[in-house]
Amino acid sequence: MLGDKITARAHTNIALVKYWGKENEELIIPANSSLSLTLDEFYTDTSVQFDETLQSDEVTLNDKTVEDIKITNFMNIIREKANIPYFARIESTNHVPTSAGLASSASAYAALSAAGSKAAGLNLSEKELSRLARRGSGSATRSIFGGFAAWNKGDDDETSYGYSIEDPVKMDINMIAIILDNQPKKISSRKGMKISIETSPYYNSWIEQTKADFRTISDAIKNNDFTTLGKTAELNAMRMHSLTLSSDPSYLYINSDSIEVINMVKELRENGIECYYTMDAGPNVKIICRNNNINAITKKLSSRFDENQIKVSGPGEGIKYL
Ligand code: 2P0
Repeated sequence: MLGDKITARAHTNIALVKYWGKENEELIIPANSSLSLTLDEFYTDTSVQFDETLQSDEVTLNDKTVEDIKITNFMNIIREKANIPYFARIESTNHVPTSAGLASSASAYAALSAAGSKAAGLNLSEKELSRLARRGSGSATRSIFGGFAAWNKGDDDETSYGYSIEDPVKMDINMIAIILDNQPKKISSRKGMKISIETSPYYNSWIEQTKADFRTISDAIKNNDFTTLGKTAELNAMRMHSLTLSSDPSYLYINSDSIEVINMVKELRENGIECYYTMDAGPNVKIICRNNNINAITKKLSSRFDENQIKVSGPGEGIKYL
């Protein structure tokens, strides 16, 4: 009922086939379809309560008051859909280092979509929720779903949505995140991807390549083929980062610590520990591995990094109400 406080939890996701560019900035229609794994260790809890006495939306993030026009604009979409004029009290707790390339906006907007729409009296399907989440942040489209999920590119609001590929996940797969910097990034992904789509001469090849990578990883999931999935995800990540280097002006999320981790992964592989790396819009590296190699990998990382910089995650679940 309108006026009830509704709380939802959404987990973050790490793309195996990355999204890096928009065809439509207002509706957040991406230039390519993407595919991800939702993680169990990183999530956002958000509660929303509409209140007719409020003069504006009141937002707290990790107990601190924030003013963010993106959130107000997003709430306006919900108000318009539900046809209500009221503002809301929004409380969000992020169990993800904010803006550290661990896609906090993915879990944040997925949780806000679920809690906000329900608090407004809407009863949206998962597909409709994913389309709503997309309007907040592209990667949030996939965080409505657990396990392996995808975001169908589409051409408009109706056809650009998320869907589940496999949940629960059958593959033995984990991600080890190495937190190298939890400060907000200097170039937001929104700005970075805009520079890339407008100026990288390799952008069209990237789009063609993502179509192939999407097919390869989808088949690898079906065939429970960890090796092909890992190899392709690693290549896809580096192809995305080569767009940052080939942009004008060029920019870079990879730092010297990231390179050190990448070299550690290569060394582990040479020693028979099968693992792969991926990176997003920040210096943190995520290592894709099977259960039986977690100890060997974390041991190697601990020789150089602090224990609290290393977080092991398995596949996580989709959106849920608390
Ligand atoms: C992804 N990233 O597919 C890619 C890979 C980062 C690297 O989606 O502008 O916060 O809000 O749609 O979703 C991060 O960008 O960008 C992202 P907006 P978003 O996960």
